[in-house]
Amino acid sequence: VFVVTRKETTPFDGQKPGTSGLRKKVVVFQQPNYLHNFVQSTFDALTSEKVKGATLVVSGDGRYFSKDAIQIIIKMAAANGVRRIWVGLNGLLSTPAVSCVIRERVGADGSKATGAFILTASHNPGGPHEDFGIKYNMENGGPAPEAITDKIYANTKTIKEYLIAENLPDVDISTIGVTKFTGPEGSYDVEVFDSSSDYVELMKSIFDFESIQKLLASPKFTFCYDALHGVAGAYAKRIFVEELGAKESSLLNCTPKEDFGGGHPDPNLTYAKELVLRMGLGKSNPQDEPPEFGAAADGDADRNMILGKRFFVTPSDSVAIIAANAVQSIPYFSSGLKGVARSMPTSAALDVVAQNLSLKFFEVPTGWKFFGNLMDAGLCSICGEESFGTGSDHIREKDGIWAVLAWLSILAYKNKDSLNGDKLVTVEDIVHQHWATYGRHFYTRYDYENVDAAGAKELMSYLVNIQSSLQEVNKIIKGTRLDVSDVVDADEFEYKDPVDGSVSKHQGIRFLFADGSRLVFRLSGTGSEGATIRLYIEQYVKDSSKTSRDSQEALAPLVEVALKLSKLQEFTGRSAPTVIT
Ligand code: VG1
Ligand code: CO
Repeated sequence: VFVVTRKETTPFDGQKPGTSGLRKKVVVFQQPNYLHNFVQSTFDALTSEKVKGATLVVSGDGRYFSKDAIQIIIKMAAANGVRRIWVGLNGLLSTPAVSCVIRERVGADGSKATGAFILTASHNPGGPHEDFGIKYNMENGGPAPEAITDKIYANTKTIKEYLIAENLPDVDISTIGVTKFTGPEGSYDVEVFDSSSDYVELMKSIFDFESIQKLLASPKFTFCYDALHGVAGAYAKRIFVEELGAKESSLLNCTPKEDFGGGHPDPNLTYAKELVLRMGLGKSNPQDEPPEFGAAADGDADRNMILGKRFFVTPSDSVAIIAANAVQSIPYFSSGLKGVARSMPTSAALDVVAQNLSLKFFEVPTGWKFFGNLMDAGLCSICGEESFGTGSDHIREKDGIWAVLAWLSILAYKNKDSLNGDKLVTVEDIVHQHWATYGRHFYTRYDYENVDAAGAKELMSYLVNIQSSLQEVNKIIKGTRLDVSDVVDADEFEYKDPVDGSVSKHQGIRFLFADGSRLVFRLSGTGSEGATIRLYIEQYVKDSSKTSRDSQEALAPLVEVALKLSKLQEFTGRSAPTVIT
């Protein structure tokens, strides 16, 4: 029988959840009471009515400090009156799998989960000197909305005590099974379950696995998947190899590691180096002919990068292409799409598809939490972000493996008659066909990481100021480049949720040009050090004779204008971005 102890504590500064939870260096989380304060503040924000008797999921991408954090949360949940904790084997569950487990899994006694602590800092590196993170997801499987995260933050500022079952023994999370305890309020169960089966079942109900199997079995089609040592590895083997028959050798870095092998588990052309080389996109050519299709995931497997042979698909194009082809290629969507949505900085490629197909369309602030309300209200089927996030209303998180299966489904559909004879329809062909129909949105993002926070703030207030005078803006532009069109509108993006009416302000500064080009500036909400400025640059070209230009080349004039207009170098001292995606 465990006993409940009330421990005194004092607040920590800076426990405000960002775009996707609280992310800090591991050493910050290792301070006595730091994690405890955040967890108790979350329980208090949810109110005891929602916590007592609840079934909660606790797991994550397996990064360093996860195992300690899981034991702490198990003991605190017990003390707060939670009835059951579900843990993925070894504490591993991808972010999309957590969302799936909340929505789909039914316990042996008929129980259903109503929330989850997800332990991840996503694409940030892991290890003793790197990042850890925690966020709470709600009963719909999606990230807590701002009303809750604001409450959590307010609680962290006034917290005086937390509850913990100190004498509860550590639970073995490396073996499947239920450990039963008894506390002052009755039974408390901790169940360790297989991390992938619920998710695999869901994927099988969405996609036509047989047609993907046929594609993968064709000698013409070659495939490669890089989990960057993140939790996606735990799913990739089950789905791509065991279910779909891909060769074991198609998997790269698919053993989850606490420090992601020392790498940066962010699936982009900079950090997914091994895959990029294999796909023939590196500086030197690989020895073997590159695969026809390649993909990568981030640490918690909610992001995806899609590559063809020597070809990169921008995430903004990817979601547009999936939306344009979903009804024919993916059984889950066969009766039509309810609507589509993108985050504000994501390119307008999806907008054009929505217009052409007469679909409802929404533009939301950065971060997946805003899509959930639309989906719950039946307004949106497919959505995406420029930051390598794509997903649908099958869950309430973005989903890296889902995106790969969506692309494989489109490839299988386009090649259904050609696998035995004709030339393969490639990833590149599909993208070119798309541009020919809808036009192309050239797109790039410049990230300035770990910039002095004060300088970044000044830059943003300068931009807020200048966007209010289009005359001033256009004067600077004309003084920089004559080949860039005029800015016809500018604002600080604000979103009113059409479902619950809640308003989110200060979501980035937009400059909209006469020819459809856009510049967007915003501060990142996921970093753990200094500030990160993101600059998003986009240009729309409808003329199909001009859609195959090199992207950085096509965007160079707009980049020049953006840097001049924002005085970026003056404010930050940076002459070049840290990462370009
Ligand atoms: C970034 C991305 C955003 C994404 C968020 C969480 O946020 O820009 O599109 O939703 O990360 O993704 P920010 O505030 O740093 O720009 V993940 O895979 O880190 O959960
Ligand atoms: Co992620």
